[in-house]
Amino acid sequence: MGDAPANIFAAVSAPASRTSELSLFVLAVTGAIFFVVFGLTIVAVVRFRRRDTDDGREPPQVYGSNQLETAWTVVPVLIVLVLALTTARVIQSIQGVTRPANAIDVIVIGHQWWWELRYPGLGIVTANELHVPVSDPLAPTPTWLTLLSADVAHSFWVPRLAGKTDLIPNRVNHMWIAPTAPGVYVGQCAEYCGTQHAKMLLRVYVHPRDEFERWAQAQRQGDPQVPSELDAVVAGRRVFESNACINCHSVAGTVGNGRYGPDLTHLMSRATLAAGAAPLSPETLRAWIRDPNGIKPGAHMPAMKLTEQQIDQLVQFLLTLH
Ligand code: HEC
Ligand SMILES: [Cu+2]
Repeated sequence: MGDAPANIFAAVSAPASRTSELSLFVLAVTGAIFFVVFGLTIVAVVRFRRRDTDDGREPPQVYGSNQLETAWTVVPVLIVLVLALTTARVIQSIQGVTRPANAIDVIVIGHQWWWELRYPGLGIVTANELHVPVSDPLAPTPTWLTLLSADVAHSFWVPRLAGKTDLIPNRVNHMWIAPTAPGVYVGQCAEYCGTQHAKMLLRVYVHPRDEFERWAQAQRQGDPQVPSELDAVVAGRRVFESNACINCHSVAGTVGNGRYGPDLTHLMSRATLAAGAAPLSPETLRAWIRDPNGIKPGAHMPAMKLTEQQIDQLVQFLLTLH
């Protein structure tokens, strides 16, 4: 279980580690109470059970004990007080933080059924795969998330990084993460949002700082390098630009500037297609364009009824979008 990808007890980031420490503390306290009460119950059942030698008379009856009553009122009150205060302190340490100046800002917009990710400070737009720098606990560089929705309620949940926060239409929510170990952490939408809710997956790539800078640099480079000698690529770009693709998708350097679907400028820098519905490969791209519903039934992208040749050309073009 220790290396399960979404293990809530294997936190690698501040909000998640604080909540999991708190839950372990609460579990320890309530577990201790359970064993004391259960143990005393067993002792009572065994020691005072009916025996053959019983003479049938009532045992001595005891009425009231101020000492006992005080003890079993004061002790639980103290326990509840400790649990309430520790919980309040953890909530304050997560929600009461003001955004440090060196935080990375990301706007996360939930769509049916994918994640739009915008880095306003860096001029990056991507989808479904969030890249962030690792945060040194001694000099934290957290990632500050602003959560919005384009349609219905969604919920952002990457168990090893933080608790859930909803993305609500017409409301701005915030959360932050400060992952301390590089790696890929998986999550998914945690609020039922329609037929493909289950395929609204999310990956967070945590990079060492220099690697993150390199990723950001590559994402900022706008125009895709279309090698003009490749006829299929040029033809594919023409198919893209002369079909409805451009109304829903942006590719920097082309006429495509739609925002209804994921930004495709750096499509090939992603590992998955359609919010984790399939791994990204020439074959899955071809299948996706031919019939998105075959991979993700109900997906809000129509099958465009292109010829096999057009699909081939389109895929050749998409494969250049690094
Ligand atoms: C009506 C709007 C619409 C049109 C037209 C459209 N798409 Fe899409 N496309 C979407 C939506 C919405 C998604 C996200 C679906 C999901 O993940 O649930 C998507 C996803 C994709 C993806 C996967 C992106 C990723 O990062 O996972 C690719 C590639 C893609 N479309 C290519 C195309 C191409 C090529 C065309 C034209 C032949 C096209 N789309 C036409 C709306 C559209
Ligand atoms: Cu959902």
